[in-house]
Amino acid sequence: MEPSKLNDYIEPGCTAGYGKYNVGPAKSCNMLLVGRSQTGKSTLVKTLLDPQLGTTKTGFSDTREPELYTLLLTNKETHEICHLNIIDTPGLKEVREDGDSRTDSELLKLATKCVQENITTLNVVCFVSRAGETHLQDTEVFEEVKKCLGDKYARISMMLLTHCDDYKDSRLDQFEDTIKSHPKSKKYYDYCQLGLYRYGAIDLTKLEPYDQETASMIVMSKLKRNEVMREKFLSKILSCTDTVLKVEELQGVYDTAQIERDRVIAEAMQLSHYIQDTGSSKKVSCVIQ
Ligand SMILES: Nc1nc2c(ncn2[C@@H]2O[C@H](COP(=O)(O)OP(=O)(O)OP(=O)(O)O)[C@@H](O)[C@H]2O)c(=O)[nH]1
Ligand SMILES: [Mg+2]
Repeated sequence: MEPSKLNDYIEPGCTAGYGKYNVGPAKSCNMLLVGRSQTGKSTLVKTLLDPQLGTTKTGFSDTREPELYTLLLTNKETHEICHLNIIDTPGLKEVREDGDSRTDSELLKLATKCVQENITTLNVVCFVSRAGETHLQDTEVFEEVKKCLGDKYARISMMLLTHCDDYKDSRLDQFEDTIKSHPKSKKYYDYCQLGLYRYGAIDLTKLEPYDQETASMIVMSKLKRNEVMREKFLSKILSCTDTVLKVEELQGVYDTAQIERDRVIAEAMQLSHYIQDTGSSKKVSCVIQ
């Protein structure tokens, strides 16, 4: 039966039946944040929630494990609502000494988090880079993630330049032109088919040299500029709710790791039987190492 309004039976303005809850349709968007350490991934999540939140520099890599944040994004004009799930990841190239193994283990942690949190689809992969510092390490991170996800994710990928509050628009245009044309970054720019977006947050430590009045003027002017960038970015996110890709690749990474884990356990069990049978512990020490 078609649902129909009970208008003929209810007085205008009557709210009976609703109680204290309103239920309406909502879109959803799963976004994965990736990028070198200290590019501003976690700050992005914090300042999306509260743009008036100031940040402070620690200089150290902060995020240790992938984190899932569930935010509610509402367009105040259209009343459109979107559940925005953001997976914040640790900087993939935080330590380089052990070659690629760290990246592999970070990707595994990421895959595990997605599988455990039931994030089985993605709408946006956001490659985060600091404005004016899109250099070698960024491109290495982009390459690892691109290799893991494959070409089909190009259509849901975007590049996000953070720290844009520190530069004039003309300088940011210059940075963008370099990213577009430089042989090292061009292929990642081209891969990010959703385009390049800008973002800014306010670093409190940079206000310290100024008196209260000057600092206040700087803050107000930055907040206005940041608002424009935030709006463009969020409007793009809202337009990405219809394109969804299954995260089979991350499930694949996770499954391979599980198989490998089972294999190691099975091998260790066999060896423990071997020790019981022969009384030798020589071979086991190799495995434990
Ligand atoms: N001015 C300014 N500073 C920012 C911005 N985003 C981040 N920062 C500063 O940069 C530092 C690093 O930011 P985080 O958000 O912790 O970076 P991250 O990418 O999460 O780092 P990891 O967790 O180590 O991967 C912070 O101390 C912030 O103060 C920005 O848009 N503008
Ligand atoms: Mg972080």
